[in-house]
Amino acid sequence: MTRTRIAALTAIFAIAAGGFVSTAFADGATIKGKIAWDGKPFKGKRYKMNPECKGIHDKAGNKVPRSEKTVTNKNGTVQNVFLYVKNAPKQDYTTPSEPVVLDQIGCKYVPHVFGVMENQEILVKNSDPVAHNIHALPDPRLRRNKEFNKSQPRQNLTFTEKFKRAELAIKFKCDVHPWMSAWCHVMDHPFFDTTGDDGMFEITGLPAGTYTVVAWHEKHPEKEFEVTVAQDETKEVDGLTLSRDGWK
Ligand SMILES: [Cu+2]
Repeated sequence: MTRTRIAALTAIFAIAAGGFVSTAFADGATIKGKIAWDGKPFKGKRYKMNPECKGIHDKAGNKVPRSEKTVTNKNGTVQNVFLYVKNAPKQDYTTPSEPVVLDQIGCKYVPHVFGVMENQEILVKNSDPVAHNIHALPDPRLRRNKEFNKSQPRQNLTFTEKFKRAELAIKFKCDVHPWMSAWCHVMDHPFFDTTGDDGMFEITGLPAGTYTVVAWHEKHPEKEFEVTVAQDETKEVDGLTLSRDGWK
């Protein structure tokens, strides 16, 4: 997905302007691949939406959407897997000036899983003609980020929020609609991506090195794998496969 690339490039140009980075980093290496699904296409249960939210789908001629916990794609891959580099080089990466958009459409959060950098704005929108609230739940034991709970009682309202410190898997929920959830991963570097409807990921702009990459899916324990990339090399990772029982 392009967002990571933009974030990575932003970091690189900012650092290059400072003049203390080698040119090797300017293009950088890429780690990419896909998350394959082993099994029949997965069909989650349809949400039990209240009449107001069901009405949005009735009006649009849609069926009520299915659970987003496991979403498989037509090409035999899996959505909503978040991949990030665990041992990114320690430095101050520039926070992208563009916000990440979290919308509410048809009584669902869109996207369901997303990454954002520390202090990057999250622009929350309500595209629905119903009231939602957006309740973000960082882990209080970590004391890294603050919980927030804001309501959007009308269509087309927006607000921005940000998280100050890296933290994985901050859950978002709507206290009005119990089926609504999203997961936000806050990173202190730009080396991450989330699989979409093609199941692909691409982490760009890396210096040469050996990296531990983590694949996160909300229903399964994280999977780690190691990838070594040379300067500006693009390496495709094979064999990342999920099934109902977890990682293969
Ligand atoms: Cu809601």
